[in-house]
Amino acid sequence: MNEYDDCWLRYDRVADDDRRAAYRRRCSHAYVAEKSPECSAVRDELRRALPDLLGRDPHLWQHPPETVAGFLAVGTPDDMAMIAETVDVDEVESLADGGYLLRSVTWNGADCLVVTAPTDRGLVYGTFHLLRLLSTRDPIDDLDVREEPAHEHRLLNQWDTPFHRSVERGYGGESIFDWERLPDLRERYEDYARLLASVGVNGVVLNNVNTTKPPRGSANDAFDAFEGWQLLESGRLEDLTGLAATFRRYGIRTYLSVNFAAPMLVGDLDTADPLDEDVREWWREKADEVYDLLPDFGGFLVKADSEGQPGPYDYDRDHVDGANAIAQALEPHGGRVWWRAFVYGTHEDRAVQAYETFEPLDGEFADNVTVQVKNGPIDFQPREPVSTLFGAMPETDLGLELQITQEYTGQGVHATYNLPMWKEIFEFDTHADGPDTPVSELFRGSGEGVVGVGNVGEDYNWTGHYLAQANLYAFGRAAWDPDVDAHAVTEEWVRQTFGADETVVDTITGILHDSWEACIDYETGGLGLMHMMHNGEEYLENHYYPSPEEWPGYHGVTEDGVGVDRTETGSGYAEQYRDPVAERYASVEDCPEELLLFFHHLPWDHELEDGTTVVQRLYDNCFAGVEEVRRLRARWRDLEGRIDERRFRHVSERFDEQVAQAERWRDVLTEYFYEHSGIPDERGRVPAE
Ligand code: GCV
Repeated sequence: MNEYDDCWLRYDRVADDDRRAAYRRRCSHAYVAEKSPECSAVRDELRRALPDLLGRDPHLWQHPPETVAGFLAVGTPDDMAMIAETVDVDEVESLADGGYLLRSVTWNGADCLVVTAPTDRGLVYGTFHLLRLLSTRDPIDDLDVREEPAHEHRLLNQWDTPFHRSVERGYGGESIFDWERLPDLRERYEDYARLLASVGVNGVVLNNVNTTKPPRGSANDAFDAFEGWQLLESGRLEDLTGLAATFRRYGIRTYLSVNFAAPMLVGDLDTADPLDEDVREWWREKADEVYDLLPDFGGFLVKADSEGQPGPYDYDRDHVDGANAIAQALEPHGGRVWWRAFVYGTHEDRAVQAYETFEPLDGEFADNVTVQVKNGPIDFQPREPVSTLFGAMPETDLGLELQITQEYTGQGVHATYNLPMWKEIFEFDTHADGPDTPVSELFRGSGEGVVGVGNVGEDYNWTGHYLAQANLYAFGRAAWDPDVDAHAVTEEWVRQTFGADETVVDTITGILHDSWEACIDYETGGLGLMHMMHNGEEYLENHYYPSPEEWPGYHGVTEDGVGVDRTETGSGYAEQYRDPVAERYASVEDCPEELLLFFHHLPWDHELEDGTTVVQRLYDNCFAGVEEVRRLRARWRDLEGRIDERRFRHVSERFDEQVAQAERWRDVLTEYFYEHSGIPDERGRVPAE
């Protein structure tokens, strides 16, 4: 990677003399256990990072050095006496997989640093943590860090479509995976693995969950070849071995999205019925073949009976039958099925369907099935209430699916930072197990975890928008520790990515944190309306421009009011929550204002708590969102001369476009509200002159 495309792994030289001297004392010499691919990745990373940070080439020893004043040691307690003698071995052994200790210690009179863990994967994470501390210029003379991941699984889902390298809902260029050239490897694969491991991601699903041509529209030629291009074909699987080995060095397991009808598409069976013994045998043989080639393979991700993908319903079976048939094949190898709960289409209100479909199946899924649930009941809208399935399936392993890529929040153009949204989701009290059962406490069982739909591509800056790198970073940090302090994470990203100038750090941290609410305001009016965007007839149309008239059922705009009644008098979705959440959402008075119109259809002139009418609040929020984006742009412009020209200009241009698009959203939405309500803005802005 070069200085512009290395994201947060820049390793800029430490300018402060005292700090640099302190770092040099403990890190100019290093001893890393020599035994595994992970340890060799650690050595490589130190070779990359330390010369830049310290302004001096480190010496990597074959044994703990005896003649130097200090050194860094990386290994498990079994690997070296120096570590076993300086840390509490029982404490290390008690850490969960991925956990690690960082300790400043004295050994043989030398000032040393120890990175230790019970597993080699933990050594990778511990090393990246240490390099983060050096990059953010933290003191390291009294280090005493103990870390364990909150969630066993921290997965990236690439929606990369193999054969022609597009990325569904990707805004950072085409797929980084050059499928046709595999098994040849590219440096970018290793760089991607480094980026992911540095924030604790431990699994990557290489390909799109859509594995057959979606039903809507046929104009998109891109999908016509889907059927001929399944990664489960033997030749394709062989091509993945090198890529999987690259990820393995960084503790990352490889997964694949598979088609439920693979026994027919890849095999030559005439059915994919999950209860058919030939089908089950086909999956077993395929799993054996996969594990022969990829011994640490993570498992299969399946989108079934959803948006045209085949599934068990094709054979009058249910999701349990479907998921368990594939799971039985992976079970002997320790693999998992990640089975998506993104189903809709048979109910007038899409929100109710996932719960109605999956909750009755609680307890019936095999032990190695994880049901993967999107954060909200609709589809990654700017703000949604959390899914009713969270906490509702105590006998089932669940995964929380978040979207890192910004499908509905300005794509590669708008600066919209997701961490505040994710914190809101993690902190939401489900009352699943009485009060104080936040979402962050769920997904902690083995077999559970947090999943992010990725946002990288071939663009030199990986994510299309420089500031969108922060979303990938924040995903990993929050999946590792959902209770992490949001500002601290953002600040550490800014310091690593843009340097230590306090004005830069404060400004960019502030911009990121204020960006999400601004987007909600101009794209929805801020009261919980869904799907105000353009879709179009063809699959993969943009979801970028405003077009509320396409989705009356989703936002409920009529002449008499706005919003969707999801209480017992409407679709009943609110009743799927546990009390007191269900009661709160069902009550117009108690429902939080930001979700009011998600749960209630209200007259346009309904008065909110402060006496403002609903329609006036929608106007005000749409205008406020645009004003906020203008302020964000101004704050960014104040950084001119403080950061490099290239990134300054790139983000400035994006902000110009964002302001223009925010104005467009505001104008389309407010006109639409006016047309249906007939009530003009009391501040005279709508209708426009
Ligand atoms: C991968 C939405 C998106 C689709 C996506 C789907 C899903 O419908 O617009 O692009 O398909 O969600 O999550 O499966």
